[in-house]
Amino acid sequence: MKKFEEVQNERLLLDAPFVKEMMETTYNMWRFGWDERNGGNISYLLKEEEVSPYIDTNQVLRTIPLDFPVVELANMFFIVTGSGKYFKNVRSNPADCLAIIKVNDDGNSADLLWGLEGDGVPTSELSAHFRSHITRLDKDPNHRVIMHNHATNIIAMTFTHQLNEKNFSKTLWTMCTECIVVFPEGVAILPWMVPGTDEIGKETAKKMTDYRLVIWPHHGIFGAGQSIDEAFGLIETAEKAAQIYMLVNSHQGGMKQAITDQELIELAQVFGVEPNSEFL
Ligand code: 2HA
Ligand code: ZN
Repeated sequence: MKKFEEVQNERLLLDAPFVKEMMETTYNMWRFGWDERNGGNISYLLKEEEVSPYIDTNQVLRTIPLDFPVVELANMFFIVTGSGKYFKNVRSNPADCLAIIKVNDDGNSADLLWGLEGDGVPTSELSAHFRSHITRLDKDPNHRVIMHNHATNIIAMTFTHQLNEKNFSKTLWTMCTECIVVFPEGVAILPWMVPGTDEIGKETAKKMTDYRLVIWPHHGIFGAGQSIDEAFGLIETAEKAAQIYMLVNSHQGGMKQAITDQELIELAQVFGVEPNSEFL
């Protein structure tokens, strides 16, 4: 039985903007069909001053060892989804499905400050998340979010389209006019790899040096952003383009016209973005 005070504290935490965002976003991703069963994971870098009004940051529930050292993230706070948790259920049971953790001084473990009530552990893709945070923070001090899901049409497209970053990115750019404005650097693609390992984590993070979207063929996509909205919007835009690609290619008549390279260049000029020069 929980004590009165514990229940009050838990209710207070549910008002925290970052918890609300996690609850809403995981539910939306599930509704879009991108996070079947326990598919997908999110990690969101929090500032201490955002967390401290809601929980005692010195009260450690338990310490979770990390199989990969992330000393670069020492003393940083994250809210993360739990391993094996269903995105569908985060909204109704956030204290079981989510965790607020703080990486320790040496980067070899993280303290659990809230959540994972059923003795759970953070996402199985924590290596890809933490290593990608390190890479993105190096490029952009305002970076905060890494998001992974099983976006349906992106996965479909990895079966029918060449797995070549240049061609894949160009195809996505030409499927919706605004794609090149949203992700002018294009998308990165890894070879097929076993998920949940430090190897795929390292490779994902390497790609994050130059890209904010990384595709795992026949599996899903990773997005990075300064906010939940930005990471979500990136994935949403790429997924929309992939959906149009799949629609157009399943149409008997095939494609009759397309956005040209010249039109892509005009778009980039007017919107003030620099498209990846190796791709266009
Ligand atoms: O099961 O999405 O990549 C969670 C995942 C693993
Ligand atoms: Zn996955």
